[in-house]
Amino acid sequence: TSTGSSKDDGKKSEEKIVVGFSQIGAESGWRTAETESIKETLGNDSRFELKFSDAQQKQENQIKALRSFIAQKVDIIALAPVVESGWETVLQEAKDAKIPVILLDRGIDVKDESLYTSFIGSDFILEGENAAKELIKLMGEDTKVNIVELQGTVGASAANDRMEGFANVIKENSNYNIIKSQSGDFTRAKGKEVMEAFLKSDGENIDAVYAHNDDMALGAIQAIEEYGLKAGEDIKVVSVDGIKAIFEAVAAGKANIIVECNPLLGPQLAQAALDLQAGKEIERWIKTEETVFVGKEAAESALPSRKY
Ligand code: GYE
Repeated sequence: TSTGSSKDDGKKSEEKIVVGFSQIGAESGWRTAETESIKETLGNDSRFELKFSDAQQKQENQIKALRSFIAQKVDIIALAPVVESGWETVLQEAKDAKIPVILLDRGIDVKDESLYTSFIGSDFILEGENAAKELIKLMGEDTKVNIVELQGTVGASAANDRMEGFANVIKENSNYNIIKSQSGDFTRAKGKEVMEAFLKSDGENIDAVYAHNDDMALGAIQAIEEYGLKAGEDIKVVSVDGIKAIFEAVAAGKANIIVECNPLLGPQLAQAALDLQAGKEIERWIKTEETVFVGKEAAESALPSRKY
């Protein structure tokens, strides 16, 4: 429990669960939605005090934030890790201070699994597999298909696993080939830039683009249009996340497949924090329900109810 909090809305600050959240940054619409969900859920609930830190895509900033949370003796640390590796030292410090760490939305790679309590997020390998399966369904098993891939941030679990899952399915069909694969950093600007380079070298040979997130897909759509081809027709577009803008693109026929990944993790984080504080065991992997949307009609009918 915390002491000396300045915010006091009726409940004594001592009783609040203090959660320090180290966020990656604001590279995508997905991440902005996640930040809002957490601020809304924990920020509007008098049982919590939220300390929010934005790392601007840098792991070193996240490590600093974690050390500051430890020094402030927060009750729980929530970490959205930008990359998978390099967390042992700081997580050991949190463990020594007896502060549980909940990983949010991306995973990490550590030998000692006791360095974190739980992971709240999606199965990225499954997302990659689903993206490939739906693309093959859409274009047909017997068609020759050249794919270019826009990867997320280098070293991020969401990028590594979406790449792995997709490749697993694609390599089973000799008609399907990934001819280029490069990071577009999960951003629209970089996605566009990398797609422009792909088009310049392979132009008319590209049949489909697989983007690890919507922002890069939206950038790629722009690049395809500026190149003079029709996105969604000449080049099929497959993307992961499910922000409103990609639903609009699919509804307009400019993209084809959306593999949903839910960013609204605030409620799960709040529940996990309450359970931990009450001394309950929490699940090692807390997953959310997610689905796949293919084609205009599916996008159109889903659009009105999309929350992010
Ligand atoms: O898909 C992407 C974001 O870690 C699951 O990060 C998250 C990914 C998400 O920037 O848009």
